[in-house]
Amino acid sequence: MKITFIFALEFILNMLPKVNPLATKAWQALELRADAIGDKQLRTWFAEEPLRGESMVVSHEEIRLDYSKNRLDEETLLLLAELASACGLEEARDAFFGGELINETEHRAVMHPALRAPRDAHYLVEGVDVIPEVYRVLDQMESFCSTIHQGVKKGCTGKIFTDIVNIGIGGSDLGAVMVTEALRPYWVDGIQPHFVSNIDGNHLYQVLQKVNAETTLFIVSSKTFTTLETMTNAKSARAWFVQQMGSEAGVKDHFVAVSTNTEAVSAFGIDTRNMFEFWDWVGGRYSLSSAIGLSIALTVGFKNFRSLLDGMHAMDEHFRYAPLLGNMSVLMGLIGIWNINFLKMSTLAVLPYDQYLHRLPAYLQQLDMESNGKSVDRNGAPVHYATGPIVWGEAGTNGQHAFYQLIHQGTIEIPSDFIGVVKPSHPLPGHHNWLLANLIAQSRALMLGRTREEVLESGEKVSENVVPHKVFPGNRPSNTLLMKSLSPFALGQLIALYEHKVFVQGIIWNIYSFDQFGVELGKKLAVQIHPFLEDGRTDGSLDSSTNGLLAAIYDWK
Ligand code: G6Q
Repeated sequence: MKITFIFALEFILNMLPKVNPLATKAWQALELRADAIGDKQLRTWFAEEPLRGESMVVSHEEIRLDYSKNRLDEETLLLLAELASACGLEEARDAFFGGELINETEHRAVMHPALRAPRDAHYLVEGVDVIPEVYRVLDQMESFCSTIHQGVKKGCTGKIFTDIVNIGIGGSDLGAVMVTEALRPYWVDGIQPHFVSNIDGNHLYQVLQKVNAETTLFIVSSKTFTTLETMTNAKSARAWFVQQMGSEAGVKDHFVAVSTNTEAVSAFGIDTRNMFEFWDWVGGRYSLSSAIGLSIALTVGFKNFRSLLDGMHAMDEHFRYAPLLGNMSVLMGLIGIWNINFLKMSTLAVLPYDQYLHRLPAYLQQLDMESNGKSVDRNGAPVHYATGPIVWGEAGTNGQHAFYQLIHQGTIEIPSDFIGVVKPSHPLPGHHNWLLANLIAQSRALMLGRTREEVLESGEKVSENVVPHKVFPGNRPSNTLLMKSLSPFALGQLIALYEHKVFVQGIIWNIYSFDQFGVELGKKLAVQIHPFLEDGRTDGSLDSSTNGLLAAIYDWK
């Protein structure tokens, strides 16, 4: 019965369009549109449309997107929406929320919206409602958090837990790190989180030097429970713990697991009653709203974790139901396509004006680049258009004193996402208006630029040979996202907004956004090279650079 159902789903799936975007009329029309717009200046758009900054805005709950500082107009947006429809965006969105196996290369559904849906919702994966399972684990997480926070669950020597060490990497690390950093004002008193991801022993070592085994809880977070870095770190942490305590008896109290792999968790020596499950329909980089968020919930409290999930759900619903051009994720996806494919800009700067969002660029880097860094389409053919951009960034004002020079005056045009928070989460006077002033000023400067005449009329004493260096080309596109505050809810909205933006672009580019085969080759080669390092030998079958590097290492060891 189940097999028949899978075949039926695959049939529906194969009915989904896998359109080469280049072959659509909208793509051709957009190319013409880009030619027609040419180098028309953003300052001209603003002069011609005095209400541009009010009309090119979409708000949802605690987040507001101003996309007016992009080099496009209503007609361009309509064509972009036409492109999205021609590429089957609406059908793909329905298939996604319908639990179809849209991650075809891994034969999986992609159902992270179910992780943050309300208890009475119904989300089907292969015809089965997954909500009861989702809530079984959420309830387990909630009760675990409360036993830790109330000091009911104690370490093996009867002391309450004070430190949490999440051991995981990639999707089992970046989201949790980013969110716990972002929600610092919500940290539960007496709990200090730590994150260990790198196989470089320095990462684990510096954490172990800070914590006391008697009061530390280790969370081994790994979907597969086979990842080299995580398993190496987990084994070392376990060995350290046993050595500190003088016996293995306490391991069961101090190690818990988040995984889909019950057998491997058990084989590691973790009692599966201390395992928090998630499922293969949750992709690693889309997993912070699953049990992978246990370190978040323990750090900020389950209530705040729930609020984060509620914000994500609010954005899921907005993405699912809002019309294309009133839909924040769709708009950001379409604007990205316009910048990348038609204005030929291949990068995106993420510039949060909030210190607590300092790990957002790293998180979005994985979300976007691992999802859409692809060059083969869903029909298995090479693509002949640009796909995922290079995503990078830094907390805003720090970036201003580092790389903004290139954004303003370099030869590469870089679209930017400015992210600001209206209500500060600190009480210090004299800071926040400056922060916001900088946020607004930078996107305005990128938009306006500064002409030669303006330099000359500025009253500054500038010698003639320096004048050209003081000119800013302007016309550099940006989005500005304003969040009401950096609350768990608003942060949840922001995360889901970007998740769905990436989805939109993947569909239009006709690529599979939910696999990541590009990370495998290097891992395989590391497995080949490791024995050489262990044995201290080189080999004629290796290339000369590899042999040279090995020899140099032996020399210096
Ligand atoms: C994310 C990727 C990848 C993954 C890590 C960790 O989408 O799949 O970053 O999250 O490789 O994998 P495990 O959770 O299986 O250890």
